[in-house]
Amino acid sequence: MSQTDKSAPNIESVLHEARVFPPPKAFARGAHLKSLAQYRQLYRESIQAPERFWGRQAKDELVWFRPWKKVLRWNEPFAKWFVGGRLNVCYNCLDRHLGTPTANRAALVWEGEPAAPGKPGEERVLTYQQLHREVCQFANVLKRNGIAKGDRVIIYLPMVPEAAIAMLACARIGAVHSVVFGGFSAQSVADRICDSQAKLVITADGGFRRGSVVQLKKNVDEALGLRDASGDRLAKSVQRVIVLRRAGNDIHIEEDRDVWWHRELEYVGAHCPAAQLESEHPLFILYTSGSTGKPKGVLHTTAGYLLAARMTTRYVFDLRETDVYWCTADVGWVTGHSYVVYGPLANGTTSLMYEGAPNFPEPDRFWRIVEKYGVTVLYTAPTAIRAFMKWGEDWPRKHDLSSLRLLGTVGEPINPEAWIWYHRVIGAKRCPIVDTWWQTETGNIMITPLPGATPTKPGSATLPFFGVLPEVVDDQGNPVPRGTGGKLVIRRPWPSMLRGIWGDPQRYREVYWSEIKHSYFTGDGCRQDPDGYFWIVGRIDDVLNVAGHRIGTAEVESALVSNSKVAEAAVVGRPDELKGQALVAFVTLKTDVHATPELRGELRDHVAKEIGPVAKPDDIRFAEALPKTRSGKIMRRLLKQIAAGTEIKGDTTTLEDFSVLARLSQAEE
Ligand code: 7RM
Repeated sequence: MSQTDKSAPNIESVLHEARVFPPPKAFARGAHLKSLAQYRQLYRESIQAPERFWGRQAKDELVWFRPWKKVLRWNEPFAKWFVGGRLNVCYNCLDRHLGTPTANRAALVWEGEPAAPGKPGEERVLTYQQLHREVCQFANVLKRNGIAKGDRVIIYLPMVPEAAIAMLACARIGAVHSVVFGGFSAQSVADRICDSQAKLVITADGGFRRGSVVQLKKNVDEALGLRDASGDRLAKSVQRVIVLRRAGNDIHIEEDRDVWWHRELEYVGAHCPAAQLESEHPLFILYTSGSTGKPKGVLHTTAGYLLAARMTTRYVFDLRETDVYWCTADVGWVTGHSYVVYGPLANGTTSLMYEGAPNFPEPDRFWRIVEKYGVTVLYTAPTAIRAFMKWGEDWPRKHDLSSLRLLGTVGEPINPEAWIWYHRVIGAKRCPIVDTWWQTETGNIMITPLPGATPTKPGSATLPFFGVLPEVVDDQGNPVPRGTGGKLVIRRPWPSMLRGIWGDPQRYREVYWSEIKHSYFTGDGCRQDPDGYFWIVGRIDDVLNVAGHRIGTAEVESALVSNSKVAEAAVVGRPDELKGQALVAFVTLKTDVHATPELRGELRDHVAKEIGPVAKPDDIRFAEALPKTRSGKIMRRLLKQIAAGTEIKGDTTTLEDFSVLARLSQAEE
């Protein structure tokens, strides 16, 4: 589908694509893997003898309270890994480092958002020893507030160390966390509470974003009051709210329900044994957008997820003892789970957390931080890189970036021009780039170069990680010849695969395991080049990728039609130079409602309120009617072409007239 929708690549892209960057010799010398042959040998084993391979890795990499009996029990589409084993993720991230030299190493280095230009942000460093203590204390706070093994906890916090502390504390006692990104609305919080039946919400009075305060607690208050169509409170499962003092803004405190984080700490000790959990004990639920309906609660469990988080972080980022590793993602996304918190900590690495935006107060914010802390590994999104390109080379040039040795990208396809810029300007042509493909559902990185071993090509995520068997297939599931586009599927279960959709096994089967027989369907289009390298084209379902954020068109459409002035809405993606894709909404209005520029703003705000600012349409276009097929289906392909092709009209009240187009297209049918 979308392969044909994409405009043809320009000649410059094609030339860049043909370039191959071998792993720099100096880099390969100290790397975990030193040659492509070494990678291929390990990869071959991981595919030919997966149970032997994973069994060995699990033994070497993790600390177990009790060994497993069986590596994999596969009852398609349900997997159980390391059956019978017991362990604890928090123990593997913290306790295992105590009594080793890592205990006194910085686990988290945190930089808060700066108040103004020239003013440094607040900063905090927690060693493994200190983080362990804080996590144990907070785990005791959770228990004190009625949380036990298996209970669900919503975490709705800014990017502060307490977000990681809260996640680890849940993992320590076997509570299941569900982190909600701070950019989501009260309605989204309520929906997630309702779906997960969470007992507790952990939030902050507010968070800082570009100099203003995000009213997190206020959103929680609102979420807890929202009702569904039959008048039932959506979030009635919540018994307690723990509030972190962060922004110092005035908030409402509900007696008997809300407690302050810092006050709670006064009642607890620092001793809290890590629960001995089954390998398949739920670790977290993370909601993500799909092509239909409300976001799905993607479920990840203990052992397989942890093993893959630890291994991918070490191999892909080629971790070394001296690293200061910085993944710029928010913990509200899966990248923050696996590559800010669990992966780096499981390896005893120093993980940097930054609260603010890349361009506040000035566009050199990232480069200032790299210089200040001597960041060695930087992992960010293509959309950020394209913004840096636009802001110009002078900003990074003002800083000493010589500590960097490896760069990574994730979240969307990176265009070769952005890759080359990142390589030249940020990496001084010295740092390898790892373009890592994966999803919320896959839990960890799936297709990626391994620096030191894999020659890279700008725009390609290159080759699969150990144990991952991806294939590009046609609609029947047959592999397509190299060079041909098709659907990207994964043929085998892997340790960190999602275990299901929370509370909906049927939907899990339908969404991921029905499109192509006996395969996990990723939703992405892809092609393999003659060297077997994977080139991800992007989503082929109705999921958009806007600035690296996953947004379901159906969700935005239902948010729009929930406004009383809207009759119908269709949302499509339009290629955007900076964000990868932009959201375009075609809207028809109820009788007697007039299309005005004000209404456009009103509808954008309405979507922000319903879902969150991340889902605000970039462009709203009013139409008399939406083009439909005779069977009544909205002609999305047509709308995509229109959205991509036409300039935004100066006259904001113009109504599109699709009647002619629709008739033409029907004639073609
Ligand atoms: C980690 C994350 C998943 C979707 C996925 C793709 C796209 C992610 C890449 C990429 C091309 C990449 N999880 N995607 N990484 N496309 N190259 N390196 O982003 O669940 O939020 O999104 O993102 O379409 O299906 S996610």
